[in-house]
Amino acid sequence: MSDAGWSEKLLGGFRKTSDRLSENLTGITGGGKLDDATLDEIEDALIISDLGPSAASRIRGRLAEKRLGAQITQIGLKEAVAEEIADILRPVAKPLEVTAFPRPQVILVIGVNGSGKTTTIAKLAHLFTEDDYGVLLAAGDTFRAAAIGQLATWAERAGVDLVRGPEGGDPASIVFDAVKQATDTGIDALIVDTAGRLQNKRELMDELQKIRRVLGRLNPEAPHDVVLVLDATNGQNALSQIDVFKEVAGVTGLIMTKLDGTARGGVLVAAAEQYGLPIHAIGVGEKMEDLRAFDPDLVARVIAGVA
Ligand SMILES: Nc1nc2c(ncn2[C@@H]2O[C@H](COP(=O)(O)OP(=O)(O)OP(=O)(O)O)[C@@H](O)[C@H]2O)c(=O)[nH]1
Ligand SMILES: [Mg+2]
Repeated sequence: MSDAGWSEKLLGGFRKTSDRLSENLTGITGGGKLDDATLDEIEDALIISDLGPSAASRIRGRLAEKRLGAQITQIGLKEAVAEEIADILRPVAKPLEVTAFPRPQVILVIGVNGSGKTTTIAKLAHLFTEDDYGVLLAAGDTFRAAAIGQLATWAERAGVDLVRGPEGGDPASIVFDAVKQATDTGIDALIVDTAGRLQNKRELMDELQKIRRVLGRLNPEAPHDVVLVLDATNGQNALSQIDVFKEVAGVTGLIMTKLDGTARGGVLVAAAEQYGLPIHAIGVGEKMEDLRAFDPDLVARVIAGVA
């Protein structure tokens, strides 16, 4: 996709956030002077635009530090806000890299129902094979009927092998088999699909811990990555998902999907500020090619309305 097409798509995923922010920043009073009252309004605008209280307060503090009392234009204000947002996002923009030694690198993919886990796995498999890594998938979602078939279809499209078991089988035993196969065949990256689970479903959360235990027994370093997939259209709910999955499953990084729709992507800034977890990539469509590196400067400019 061309750069223009790509930022246009991205604009969609942050539109609700950036429209709100734009609307509120435009309405700001103070006669162009950045005084305390204006800073209050900016902070409020940031909070209601999904960036959350913590990021909003940090941005306000930084603006006050640098520019309190200064004259500032509308566009200057947006530029300044974009710069502060980028400062929050830059440290967390970290692509998922295959570095484990010994191989394989085991990547466990988790999240609530329908967040985009299986599609994201296909995208990662595609990305890694393009880089000439050997990839194996494990069908750890034995819970939802048709989940195994869905992953099998993606595996075929991506041209990678899949380890599967019976529907209703024990995911931990499939994962066990997959690690052995990956090790025996010199695979670089083993990506494990898991069933969608709501934060409050105890049994499924226990199952996740069991998968982790089994992996750890085979290789104390595994899983090397525990990637939480978040649906951008869920807005602030993403934050409570991070809270719970971090606690139960030791999340090491995030991928946010569906940023091509009309999502409230601003929550990514809240997540970056509150948790500091790496954001590996973002999903911008349903196809295998629709995974993008997380570009903090571009995202910040899109949110602030100066892209
Ligand atoms: N527009 C858009 N749709 C996406 C994206 N990622 C996934 N989807 C769609 O979201 C729906 C759910 O995707 P899945 O990958 O099956 O989600 P899942 O988390 O594996 O779902 P469960 O296994 O049921 O928990 C599908 O219709 C996907 O095509 C994305 O980045 N953009
Ligand atoms: Mg799935």
